Amino acid sequence: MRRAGRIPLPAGRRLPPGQHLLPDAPVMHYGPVPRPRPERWDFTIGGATADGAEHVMSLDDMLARQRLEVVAGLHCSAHWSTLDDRWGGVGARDLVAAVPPAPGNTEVLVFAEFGYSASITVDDLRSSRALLATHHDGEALSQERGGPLRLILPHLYSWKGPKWVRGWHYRPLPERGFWEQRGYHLRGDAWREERYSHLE
Ligand SMILES: Nc1nc2c(c(=O)[nH]1)N[C@H]1C(S)=C(S)[C@@H](COP(=O)(O)O)O[C@H]1N2
Ligand SMILES: [Mo]
Repeated sequence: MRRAGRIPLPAGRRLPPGQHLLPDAPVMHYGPVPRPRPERWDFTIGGATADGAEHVMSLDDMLARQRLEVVAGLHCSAHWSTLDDRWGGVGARDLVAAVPPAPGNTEVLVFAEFGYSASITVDDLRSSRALLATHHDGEALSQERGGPLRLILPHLYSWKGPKWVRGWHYRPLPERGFWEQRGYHLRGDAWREERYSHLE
């Protein structure tokens, strides 16, 4: 039986195990959509940075950085995926290169508006396809899709990619974020079906 909205997978394409394809991602998040306040927005890279300092960027600083485009779907832990969303933004690995962690700090807690957070790793951010997205399919990210900035980590379940992202902290040990504290997996690799914490 095909449930509402599902579409068949195009020939030669694959999805992570246990996922079905939707033509477009439904808007999905916990809690309200923040009101846009670009003049007060900033992005903080802190925790155990190599130089010990917290680095704060404005939206203009972020938008002035070198651009990257990545084609990737979302993989929601609630079993739907999309294919070939076109994201534009700033490569996460460029920011890691600009503000690296101190040696031994391989873990990252990425945080967003209203206290949302997710547990990821420096390696996830160093992926060539990890993106701080400002654009989706050629248009500026709408507020409900996470504007002005959203983290896209194509190999992980999409709860690991906060909309309205505001920064990250480097850590020596994993720190559980919003969903990781509520029964979801610390690593969350969609291709390994790391959905729930009992599989850790
Ligand atoms: N800040 C924030 N980001 C979030 C979430 C959230 O609740 N808050 N939900 C995540 C989940 S579970 C999914 S599936 C995607 C959904 O993105 P979409 O609304 O563009 O489909 O956003 C992710 N990013
Ligand atoms: Mo999700």
